Amino acid sequence: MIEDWQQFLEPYEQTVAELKLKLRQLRNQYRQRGQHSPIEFVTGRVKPVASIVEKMQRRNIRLDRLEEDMEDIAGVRVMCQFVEDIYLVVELLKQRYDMQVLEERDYIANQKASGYRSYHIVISYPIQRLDGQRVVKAEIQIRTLAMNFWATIEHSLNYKYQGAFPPELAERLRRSAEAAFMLDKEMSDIREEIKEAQVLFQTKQKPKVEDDK
Ligand code: 0O2
Ligand code: 0O2
Repeated sequence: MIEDWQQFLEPYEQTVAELKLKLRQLRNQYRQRGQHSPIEFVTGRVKPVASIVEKMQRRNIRLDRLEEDMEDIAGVRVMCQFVEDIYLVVELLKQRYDMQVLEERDYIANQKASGYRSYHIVISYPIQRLDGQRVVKAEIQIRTLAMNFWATIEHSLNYKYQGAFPPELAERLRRSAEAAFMLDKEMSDIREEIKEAQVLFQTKQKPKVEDDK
């Protein structure tokens, strides 16, 4: 097993920090132009060691294949207001020169059996280290606020039930995933009006210089 996890995970810490900064700056650029930002907010984390070890066992990932086969050690999440924004963010990421999209998983068009929806992208991302450039894999999950609400709740329940939900609860979760998606559809239908109102609201507020967040 890895003896010094801190040393192993440090490049992933750097990756998550850089990606969060870059994605938040995209949001700031939209706002400074007085335009609707497809990015509402960005979070990120390095996978905890216990979760890495658990996933290695569950997926039979060998230690010498860890960096190649575990794609979500560095994970960033982008939250959007509208479903349409998700696909715009995907296009924005594909056009960038500082990362390469390796894989895409559209769990919106193909929702999971649990009811889970999100758009997942796996990228390869070069970071500059003391001893030169190194390319790291990272996973970016892009979802609406409603999808995030559902996934956050389901994730904590999953932790409690260790994935073995009582059938009635599983059914209720699937129904609530559909309700969340209905909300997304309703919001999509009136999005032009919402975006217009938000831009008006934003420009009415005192202009301030945003930091990196
Ligand atoms: P602010 O001022 O709240 O916008 P860090 O990298 O230290 O900034 P970290 O450790 O990545 O933050 O935290 P995490 O948990 O990944 O992300 C939390 C960020 O997401 C915080 O923003 C929260 O405010 C923001 N967040 C969480 N839920 C919502 C939400 O529903 N709407 C919006 N707009 N933001 C949300 P910041 O960047 O720390 O600063
Ligand atoms: P975390 O950090 O706790 O979120 P696998 O990990 O093997 O199940 P795979 O094929 O590696 O899946 O990747 P996939 O399915 O594209 O993405 C896995 C991640 O998507 C999970 O990470 C979750 O973040 C999220 N996810 C997938 N399905 C569900 C679901 O039904 N409910 C919720 N709440 N989230 C889901 P981890 O490993 O759980 O890590």
